[in-house]
Amino acid sequence: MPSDVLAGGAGFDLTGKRIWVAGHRGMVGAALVRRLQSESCEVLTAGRGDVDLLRQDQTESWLAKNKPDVVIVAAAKVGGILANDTYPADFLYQNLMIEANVIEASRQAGVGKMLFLGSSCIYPKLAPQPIQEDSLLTGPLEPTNEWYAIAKIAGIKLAQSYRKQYGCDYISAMPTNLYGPEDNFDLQSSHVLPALLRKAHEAKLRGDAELTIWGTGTPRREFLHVDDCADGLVHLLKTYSGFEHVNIGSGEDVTILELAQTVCEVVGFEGSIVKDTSKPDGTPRKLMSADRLRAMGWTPKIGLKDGIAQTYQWFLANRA
Ligand code: GFB
Repeated sequence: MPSDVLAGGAGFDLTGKRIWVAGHRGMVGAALVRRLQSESCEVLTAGRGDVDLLRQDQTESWLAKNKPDVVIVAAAKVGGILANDTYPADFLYQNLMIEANVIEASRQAGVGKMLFLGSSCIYPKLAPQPIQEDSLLTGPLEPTNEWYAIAKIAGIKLAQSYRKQYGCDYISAMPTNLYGPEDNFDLQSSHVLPALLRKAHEAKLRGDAELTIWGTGTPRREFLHVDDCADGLVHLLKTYSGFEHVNIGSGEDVTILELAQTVCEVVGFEGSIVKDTSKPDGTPRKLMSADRLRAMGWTPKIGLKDGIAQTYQWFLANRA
């Protein structure tokens, strides 16, 4: 067990704590709010009308007034490979502003514990697999998402610097590619899994013979259901207080073609899968080592096919 894991019963107790989930309308924030219902804590949320996290003055005022005990930074500008590649300024600027504003205002408001959420794209494009936490900053980033990655690396460094300079108990987690309820199903800006679910569903309804996937289908990706992610994050909050960030993943990956085949099975689309190689592949493989979090006693529960089936049901009920 890593030395900075809080020992057994002496972990961080959430009972009675006021926990602000910044970004509660996003997929991860919403999952965190659901997960925290089973803890004896008070969950605080704030919509964009209450506080615009891009504005320093608003963020500072909101935190000074509401004074949470714990802050989880799940607010971020996120998107799939095409959105990242098309809007580099938005991804860099907005993420830098959100994390800088929330972390500094948390310090000013005396927030005792902060959990910052990053992403597996922080690692070098050709990092050895499965990717260990100490691969950070050992090589060049994947160009399609380096803007988002730089912002998220800055967030990790902010948390570390506040721990070093001010002694704040600020920690960071790096979730892998996530999916689940409340995901973005817009075909231009979404990640691959919701995009394929929607494409397969619509192709089935139209009776199409083919479904088109972007790129070569050979890149490998790891997927984690967002409810597993939220559970892992709460586990981390309760048990971890350390300088290094911690990966949150399933420990298994598939090719994009295999993913598309599983999605088609779940949806019941029986046509063929064709490739649009004018679209980017992105990083060839992104499988994170799950060893550190497993050593802290946490493992995911939702298998990929079951998770896709559950997400498809959510899509049918809420978006289709
Ligand atoms: O999920 P995704 O957009 O992002 O794409 P990344 C993963 C892979 O799926 C790429 C392929 O190889 C895509 O070319 N793909 C196939 C598709 N069909 C589709 C489709 O219809 N839509 C999409 N979106 N992809 C993102 C980063 O990288 O991952 C972010 O850009 C972030 O910064 C996020 O880290 C988790 O996995 O390549």
